[in-house]
Amino acid sequence: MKLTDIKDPSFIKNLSIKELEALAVDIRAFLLESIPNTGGHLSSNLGTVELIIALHYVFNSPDDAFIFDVGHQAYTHKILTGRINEFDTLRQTNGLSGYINYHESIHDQWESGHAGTAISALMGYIYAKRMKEESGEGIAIVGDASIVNGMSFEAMNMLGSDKNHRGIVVLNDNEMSISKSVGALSGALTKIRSMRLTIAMKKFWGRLTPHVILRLFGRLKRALRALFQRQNIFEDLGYMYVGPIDGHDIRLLIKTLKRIKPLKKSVIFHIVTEKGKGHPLAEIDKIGAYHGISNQNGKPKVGKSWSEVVALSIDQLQTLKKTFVIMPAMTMGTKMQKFSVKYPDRYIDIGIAEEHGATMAASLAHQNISVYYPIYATFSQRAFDQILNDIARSDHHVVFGIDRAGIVGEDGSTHQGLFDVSMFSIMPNVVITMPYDKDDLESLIYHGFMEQKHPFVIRYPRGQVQFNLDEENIKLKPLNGYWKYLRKGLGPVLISYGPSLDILKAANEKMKLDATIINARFIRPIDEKVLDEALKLNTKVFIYEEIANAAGLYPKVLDYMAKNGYKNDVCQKSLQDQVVTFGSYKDVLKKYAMDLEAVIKSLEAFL
Ligand SMILES: Cc1ncc(C[n+]2csc(CCOP(=O)(O)OP(=O)(O)O)c2C)c(N)n1
Repeated sequence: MKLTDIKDPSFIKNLSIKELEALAVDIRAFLLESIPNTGGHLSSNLGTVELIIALHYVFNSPDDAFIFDVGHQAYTHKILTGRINEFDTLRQTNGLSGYINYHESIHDQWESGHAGTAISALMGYIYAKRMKEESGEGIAIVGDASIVNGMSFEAMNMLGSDKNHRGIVVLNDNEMSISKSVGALSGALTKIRSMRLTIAMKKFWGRLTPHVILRLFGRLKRALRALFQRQNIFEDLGYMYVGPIDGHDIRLLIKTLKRIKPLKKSVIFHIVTEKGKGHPLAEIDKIGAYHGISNQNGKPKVGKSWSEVVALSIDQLQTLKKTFVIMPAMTMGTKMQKFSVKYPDRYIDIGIAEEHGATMAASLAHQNISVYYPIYATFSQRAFDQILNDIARSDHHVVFGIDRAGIVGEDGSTHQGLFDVSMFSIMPNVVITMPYDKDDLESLIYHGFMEQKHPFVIRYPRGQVQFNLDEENIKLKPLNGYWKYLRKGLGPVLISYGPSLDILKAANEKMKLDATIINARFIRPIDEKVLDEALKLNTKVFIYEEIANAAGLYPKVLDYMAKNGYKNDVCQKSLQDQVVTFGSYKDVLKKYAMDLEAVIKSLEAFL
């Protein structure tokens, strides 16, 4: 059967092991060819081909549910459930999602995008099945970096003690997060791998030893294990631990899953895989360069990304102030590799543990250490309580670099950076800023670390900066005022922050508005002096915000106006309360009526 003819996974049950192995070869070849053309998660998907084939062989989706943690490693599942013909649209507007997606298939039974949710979802699934008196197994597929997340442990704690429900957790251990896995549990997994007979040894003995001796040897091994080997952490938590086995050996995967299937107890099935398998560079990648790749045929990016220039500025800052950096598993994405190598004593990758990172940052700040917490806008939400209670309430001077703020493009709804402004806005003491240009960047970084005493947020978008910046020409400098006029005119007042200001500039030019354009680089507190001046300049005020609309700049301006008797007409353009899906940044702006054309229409209606 050709891959392109696959409609659903039922065909797989009739294949022999040889045919399944051939299927794995074909799928891997397809992924190797297809992902570079569209961009997407390369390494994780190359590592799960055999596992997903074996799962579909032994279990019956959708009656049995595969619950992928994050959902970035499920391309083979998409292929086996009849979606290969859409792979040329992967992550593009109206195309195939890069993650598990409820709208795409009945086989997609858990959608998250954020790490650490699969075991909780597994528990929900098996409890629901029991209540509805339905059959069906739940199988969570969790990576070795995601299983150490706090949520995973909270769920494992309960599932392990639950005698009435059983769930299967496949621990896909490739020793990698996006970059190397970190922490004590990663060390414990290494220990488990080496304490048991290693996979290579097993294969070696398998080749050398006749079957009978191998069985005797197996008994001897079990006897020795009972004598000398302590249980591992999973057994201590009440699970049946199975493994580790080679996660690329389809025969062994199937044999083991068949044994696991009828068990009554919850199982941790530990498989060892190679991230990036089949791609020579991805296989040896230890920094995460091949975790997710961009479209290799696309236009090469010109200049530097916001993440790069912020990282360079933090590096520059070290001549003025020694800063401690807490990194929640995103060294590669936030471009902090150089800092991590240059200042290893002041840099800690804490893994996928955003909540822990926030509280640790609060404690460092309490000891008067200058602390920087770079975190993607979408993942900052994970640490809502810790940021609110430990940082904001107690007014600790932690500086947040909120990366991927605004529309993120191809990753889609689970990754949009549209809620951070509202989240931080409802917290006491937090100052929220966004640079528009080089001048803003230099003064906001300086101000945030050198002049501020409050929790301080510098948010910046995904994508490239519109200005030239190298290490040498960053000149960090004190702040000169809060808001800035980009131009003053006799027309309406247009306000925004960050690179979105370019849309307002373009609208002003196209419509010949002679507008006053304000760079509200402090979203909170607002600049009352400049706002006063502006409200007196013209009665019409238009505010553009690339965020969900709950608690952005708009309500702050309205509040100020109400308290000070202003009656100006004010109009806001934001993403409102919509769930914003995936596609190129440009397409998404257009789709949600946030692009230049839509702004012009709104302005025409408003003015
Ligand atoms: C809460 C949260 N923080 C960070 C991320 C970004 N992220 C996506 S995949 C990934 C690494 C996952 O590693 P692992 O679970 O071992 O799976 P692998 O990709 O190695 O198969 C990270 C950090 C995320 N999705 N969710």
